[in-house]
Amino acid sequence: MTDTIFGKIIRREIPASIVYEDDDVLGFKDITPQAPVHVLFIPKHEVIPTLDDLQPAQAHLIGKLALAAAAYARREGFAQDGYRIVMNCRENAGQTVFHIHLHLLAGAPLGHFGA
Ligand code: DGP
Repeated sequence: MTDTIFGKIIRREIPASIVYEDDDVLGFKDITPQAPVHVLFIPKHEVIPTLDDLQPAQAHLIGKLALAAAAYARREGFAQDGYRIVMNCRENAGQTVFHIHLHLLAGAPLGHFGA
């Protein structure tokens, strides 16, 4: 299994500001936040490098990441204001950590995105 910096965070080998955890998902603050709220949600038990590597039998993991982000938004009280979730895949999207992760961005009106 390929290790990444996120594996070290899961194993608590390096510090991270962990703000959400359930049986399957860990959520922690992004070290270089792009919005007032910027949390990364990752699967704890599987290392899937990119969305392109996701197998049909693993599809439920994406739902778990999305549900974790939505639960966090409700818990923190900004679900009604809205938020964005993003998953980058490989070079042109700027992916830098090859352990699949969902970005949750919130806390201010977010600019439109694109090229
Ligand atoms: P992506 O570009 O989608 O691969 O996003 C990876 C994110 O991970 C990037 O926004 C910065 C964040 N990141 C990288 N290393 C660390 C780290 O050691 N700790 C934390 N909390 N975030 C990290």
